Amino acid sequence: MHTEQAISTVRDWIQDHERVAVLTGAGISAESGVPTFRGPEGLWRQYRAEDLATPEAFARDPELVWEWYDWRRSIVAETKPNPGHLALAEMERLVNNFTLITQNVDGLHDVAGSAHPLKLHGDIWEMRCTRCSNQLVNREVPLNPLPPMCDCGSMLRPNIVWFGESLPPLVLDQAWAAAEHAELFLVIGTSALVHPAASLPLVAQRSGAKVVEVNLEPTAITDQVDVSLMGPSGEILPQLLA
Ligand code: BJW
Ligand code: ZN
Repeated sequence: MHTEQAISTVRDWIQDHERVAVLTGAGISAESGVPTFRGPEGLWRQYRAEDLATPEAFARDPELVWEWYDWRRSIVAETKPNPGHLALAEMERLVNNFTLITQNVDGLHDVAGSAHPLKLHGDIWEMRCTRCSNQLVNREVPLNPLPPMCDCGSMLRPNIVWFGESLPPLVLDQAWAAAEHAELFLVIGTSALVHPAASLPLVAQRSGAKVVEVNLEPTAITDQVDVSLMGPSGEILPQLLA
């Protein structure tokens, strides 16, 4: 299908369906200036995930992991939502039953006005205690002291889901249910390599949803989706509402 025609088809689907779910990844924030993970400019080209985004890495060298997050927080603090985030916030107002699921930790969907994004991988502005049940929001940039400490005397950690860790079970349940009930499922700016998030579009499709992908390039699931829209999400998403 030609891109123009595909866009108009998806626009009609959004208008004609009651239950729409959306999964976003790092690509939707790329145009805001947040680095993605994979690809030529991605974080995993410069840094090893094993050294920074696993519980073992944090146990070995919490200072190093915290310095990396402090640096990432300083980048995100300078960014703002782009037209892609804003289009999804608008879509939420237009669709009867809308669920936004994100793998991103940058909080830009909240800033754009999306009401309750389901954050599968946590939030870079949150931290939690490594010993007690304390969990808090902290927007200080740069952090001082680093690493930050809990009132109980133990170290805090980023409230982020690292490799090998479980996703927050309630959030994952809600995301799974939204995928199973969706009539239309949009997958935006994700390489669809990290599970269980990457399973959600396929769960939706198996349950009867039409699946639409928006990405700069083909991904792990491109062959399986119903429509693939190739281009920057900040340009394509606003067109889906026009
Ligand atoms: C644009 C664009 C523009 C650019 N417009 N597009 C099944 C099979 C194999 C392995 C596993 C499996 N199940 C579980 C695993 C293990 C593992 C996993 O998936 N590994 C694979 C990599 C092989 N999963 C886990 O460990 C997960 N936990 C788990 O499964 O627990 C189960 C368990 C059971 C029992 C006991 C214990 C546990 C946890 C995964 C956590 C992921 N965490 C990270 C780091 C977060 C930290 C942080 O931010 O600091 O989350 S990894 C990183 O990848 C981050 C992202 O959310 C995630 C996904 O990346 P995303 O968003 O797709 O970004 P990119 O960069 O990959 O892609 C960007 C895309 O955008 C590209 O396609 C571009 O083309 C596109 N793009 N600009 C549109 N302008
Ligand atoms: Zn504590």
